[in-house]
Amino acid sequence: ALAVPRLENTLVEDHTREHQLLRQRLLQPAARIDSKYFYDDIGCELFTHICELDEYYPTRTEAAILSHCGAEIAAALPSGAQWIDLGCGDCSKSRKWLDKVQPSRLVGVDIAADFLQHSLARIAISHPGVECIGVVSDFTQSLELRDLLSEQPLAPPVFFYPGSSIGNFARPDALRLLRRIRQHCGEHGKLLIGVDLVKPRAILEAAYDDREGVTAAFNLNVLNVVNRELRADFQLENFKHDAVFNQRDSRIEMRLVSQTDHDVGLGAGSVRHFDQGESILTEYSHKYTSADFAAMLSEAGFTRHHYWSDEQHWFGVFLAQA
Ligand code: AVI
Repeated sequence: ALAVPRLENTLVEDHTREHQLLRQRLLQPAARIDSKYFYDDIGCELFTHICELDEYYPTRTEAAILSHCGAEIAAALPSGAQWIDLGCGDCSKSRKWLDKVQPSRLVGVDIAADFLQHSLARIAISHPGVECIGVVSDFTQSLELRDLLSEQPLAPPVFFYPGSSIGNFARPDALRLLRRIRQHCGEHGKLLIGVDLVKPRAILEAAYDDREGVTAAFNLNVLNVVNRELRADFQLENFKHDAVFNQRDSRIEMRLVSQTDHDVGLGAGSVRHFDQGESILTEYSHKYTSADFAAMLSEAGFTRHHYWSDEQHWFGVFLAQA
């Protein structure tokens, strides 16, 4: 019989609270929008397109490292593990590992329930030997897997967090997430994570401001999402995409810059005035040195790690363990 993937929903959706926070942050002197709002259907499509752009090197560089060094990485992973894909999306990245690693279980963690169920159902069909479980959760807020992992106490967890999404967290939040993963890892668990590295400014800034304007559209689309969520009335043509590398904090900062002096209704009777040149912060994308990130891993409680990179040292893949 075909196994239907089990789905656990730990997501506590409090739209009122989320909306209040979103509105509050837009009303503050330094306005900002949480990057999670990028990813509605259109935003996800634009992001897929970004990943295929010439200028956007992270996706293909990581894929090249993982395929080049795949055998070596797989040899360092325990077999029969519980493979936990953080932000699994369509599970296409995990799929490549299933035959190599032969996990007992695939735990896909993602925020979109329907999509998650479909993705896992497809894996369950192609890999009938792997138990597929979906966990609907916003793991950037909380990652609670203890009960699930303890169902298979002898199968060590392997956390798979590719794509350099760790870079989108402020450093303290990144450290908090790594600590949490470390707790779940226990003695024998591992973390396989992709991290984008520091490189010349021109390459970084081109990756976040491509010629075709896909990243600009991705950034501006967040205003459509906010309009829908809050019944706000942002006019996209009043804002311009901006992406600069902040050398001191070693991160790309994406903003939307107001092109005119104007008011924007934010719903619930709130109005925000924007001066010409005033901006909304929409994303950080931190770029680490390999030493920097290694230090962060040990601060999170991982005592050993392996490291793989490409020839140009543009991207790093770390395998960390207790
Ligand atoms: C998802 N994340 C790793 C991307 C990044 O590179 O920080 C998001 C992105 N923003 C603009 N382009 C891509």
